[in-house]
Amino acid sequence: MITVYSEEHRLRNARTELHGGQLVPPHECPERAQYVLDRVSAVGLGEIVAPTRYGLEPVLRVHDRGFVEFLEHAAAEWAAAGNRGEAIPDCWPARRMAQRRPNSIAGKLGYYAMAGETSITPGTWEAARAAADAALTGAERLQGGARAAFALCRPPGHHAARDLYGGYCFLNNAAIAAQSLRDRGAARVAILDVDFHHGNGTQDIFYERDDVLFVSLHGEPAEAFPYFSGYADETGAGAGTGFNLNLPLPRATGFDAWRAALAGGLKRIRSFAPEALVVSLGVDTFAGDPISFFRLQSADFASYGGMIAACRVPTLFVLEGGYAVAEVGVNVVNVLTGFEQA
Ligand code: OKP
Ligand code: ZN
Repeated sequence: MITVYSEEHRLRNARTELHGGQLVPPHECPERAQYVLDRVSAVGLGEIVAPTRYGLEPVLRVHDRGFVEFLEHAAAEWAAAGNRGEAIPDCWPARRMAQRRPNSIAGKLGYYAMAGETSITPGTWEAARAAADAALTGAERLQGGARAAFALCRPPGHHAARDLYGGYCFLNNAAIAAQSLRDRGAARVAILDVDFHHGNGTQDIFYERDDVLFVSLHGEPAEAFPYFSGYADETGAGAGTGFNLNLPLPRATGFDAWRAALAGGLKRIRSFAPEALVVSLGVDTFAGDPISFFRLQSADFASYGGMIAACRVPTLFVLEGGYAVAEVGVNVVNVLTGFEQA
């Protein structure tokens, strides 16, 4: 399968992540993409192509315009206000407070952030835009008849909602790709999110729709980020009722239980009869992941790649998380080769 990759991901190179009460080097770092790209080459997965530039129109199909303009200018506004560190929020519109957008950059950060660990830096916007273009390029290949494609996206996207960033995410690459597949004529698109964390942003974007099914396996939100989204009783609303399936799993979940949950998710996907499948592919389910609590081994990733292939639906893989940096390449590419060999 083809891999869509842009060097522009390197422009997302923050110095700081708020973690454990300290500003530490970010888990979501450029080396992650390098390990994945090196493994794609090492196994000869297929051609590596640069993304096409699609501009903002397909981004604005799922994101709010004011939010996108905020992302574009936030780092410069933060610096112009005299701040010396990287841009992080420290005040939010919490319960019973006004849900209004302030003018000052410090207020806008809180207004648009769903979490506070993620610094906005010069270059973040350019990298996020290139990642969205990679997902859109992969979607275009599917529509051109490809069985599968891999968008090597960095930064990731599944925590980004219509007008929220955070959890290392800015633009929702998988949602932008899924919407583009709908706009290119696919009647129904399914999104399968296998990242350890719940894809709250993707859920939010499609929550009231019956043309895009969202299925997610993740650490139970009472115990795991993003804490305020991902419960099993979040099943969709309005026309979308029944088109959102959350499968939260407990601490120390190993492959047997994880695979059983995946089988249930794939069953729901098959009954939906999608014309395209987008996989939010995070490998932070790995036993060695530093910020997660599942116990998958490297060989398990190849095994579940084959289960996804058995759906027989054109499939776009979009890279999300995975922070055991040296193992990220093997684990991601195991899913892709497991898919291709099935
Ligand atoms: C992004 B993706 C550690 C908490 C980390 C953010 C996690 C973002 C994961 N102090 N909070 O889903 O892999
Ligand atoms: Zn994750």
